[in-house]
Amino acid sequence: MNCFKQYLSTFALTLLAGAAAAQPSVVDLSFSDPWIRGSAPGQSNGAGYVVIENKASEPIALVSVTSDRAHRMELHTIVREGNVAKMQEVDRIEVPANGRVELKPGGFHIMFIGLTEPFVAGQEVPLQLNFEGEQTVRVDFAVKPPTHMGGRSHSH
Ligand SMILES: [Cu+2]
Repeated sequence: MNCFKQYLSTFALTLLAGAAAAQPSVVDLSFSDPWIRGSAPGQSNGAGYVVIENKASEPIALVSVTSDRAHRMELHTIVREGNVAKMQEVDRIEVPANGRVELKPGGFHIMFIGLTEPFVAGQEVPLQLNFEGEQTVRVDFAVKPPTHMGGRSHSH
């Protein structure tokens, strides 16, 4: 009974919030070139990249990623301290209104910490991308060779 009441009040609040302002929604997002770098021998961590485009007039943030391919998943950026580039965890990666964010080598990335098995080029890896407002999207990431640097480069 209490649970049901709780549910009803949450539902009412959601409706109110929806009426007050346009809720950022994942239906306005598109994902291009999702890829994961293949594992070099002995590598225990990995990184994934994707371009996220937002057609809405509200920004929306990626807040976490769920995968069974690593013991821990984080969102990272790269910060420079003098000549040293260091990875740093971030709480969220914002996709601007009517804009895009590129997760790419040297910048934002999805970090796999403690791989459960190596990434092999040619694999398709489904990841669950979790956005604010408890909205999730499943995106299939293509595993590229360990030497791949991203972008639209094709090998012929
Ligand atoms: Cu990282």
